Amino acid sequence: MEFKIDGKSHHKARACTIKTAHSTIQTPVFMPVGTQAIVKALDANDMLELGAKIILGNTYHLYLRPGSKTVKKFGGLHGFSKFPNSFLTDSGGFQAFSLSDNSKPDENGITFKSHIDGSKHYFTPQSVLDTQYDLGSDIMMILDDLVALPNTKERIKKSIERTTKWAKEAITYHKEQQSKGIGVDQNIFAIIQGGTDKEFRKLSATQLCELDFDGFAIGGLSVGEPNEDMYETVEWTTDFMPLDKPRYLMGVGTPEDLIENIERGVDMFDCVMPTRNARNGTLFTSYGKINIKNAKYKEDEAPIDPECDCYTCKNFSKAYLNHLFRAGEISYFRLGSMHNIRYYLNLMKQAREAILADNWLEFKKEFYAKRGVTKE
Ligand code: PRF
Ligand code: ZN
Repeated sequence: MEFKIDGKSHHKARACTIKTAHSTIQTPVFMPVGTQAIVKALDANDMLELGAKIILGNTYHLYLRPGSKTVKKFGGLHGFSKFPNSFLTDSGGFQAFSLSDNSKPDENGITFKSHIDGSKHYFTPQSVLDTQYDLGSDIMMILDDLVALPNTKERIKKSIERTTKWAKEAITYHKEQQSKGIGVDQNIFAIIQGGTDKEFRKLSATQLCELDFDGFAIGGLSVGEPNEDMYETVEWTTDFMPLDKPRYLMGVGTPEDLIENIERGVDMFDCVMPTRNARNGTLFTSYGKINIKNAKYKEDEAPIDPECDCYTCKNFSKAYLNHLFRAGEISYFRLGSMHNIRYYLNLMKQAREAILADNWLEFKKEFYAKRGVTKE
């Protein structure tokens, strides 16, 4: 993977270029979530037209169904889904933790029960890489041990110890596999844990960042802690991360979260929010969120967002989308998802332009002003 910093602006905001075997990614970047090898309600062509250079897939789901060998047989995620740009795959640690009841970590891996049929499985640092080699993702995430917040000091300590142990096993295994010709075009990112405890975050970050990973993620946030704690933890943690590698904040967040964390030095984000919200009627606009099912849109001729250039906004009124939503038409899911993804991608494009023009504070001020928030 090639990485270069293209520009910097206020505080730690930066614009970078990441080049994988499948695409050139300009940051800050938002990765739409494509759990089942594509973003819900959309297909590869939609994602290309929206301008997505990278999407996120889930090892946990694809391992359980259809199975990584099936995906491999069709040429990995790219051949199977026909999305030609990059894929990042999460390792499964977080999904085993959040989707499977009674997932149980031990020193060597995580035991969990499938949310589909209750069958029992075991993930190890090596096995999740084997699955990701089959999937052929451009960026693979390591197996991490995460904990719900708030939690005890002992449990958080255990989590960072395990995550470091597994990270060392993962990087060793990955180098061995690459020397055998496996996963040579694939990159691997470690995941910093430590809850909202500064000493634990520092320890986790320094232990992991000294290993030869291609990039580093901040995990274990946006799991129930107050927003301010998340911002403070990111602010603290990025100071222990290398400048010359990508930084990824996992599972975050709202448009405001993205803006705040770009300023704190984050390059990459993913979140189900734009797609999940679209499906339940919440649409993002430059002036804040709206709920399309609201009766006030029944006769509204305007598009969702007058500033949006997506297919939905260029062609359809809020009245039409309000009708499709209320009628339970599945076309709504596609049109709503396309808009919300385009909103997120455009927001990142504007953020990048502001950084390159060294205009960050003005950009941020306008972002908040349009939402009726005054903030320094
Ligand atoms: N670890 C992994 N995936 C994740 C997270 C994490 O901590 C989060 C936390 N918000 C989202 N997705 N492996
Ligand atoms: Zn739109």
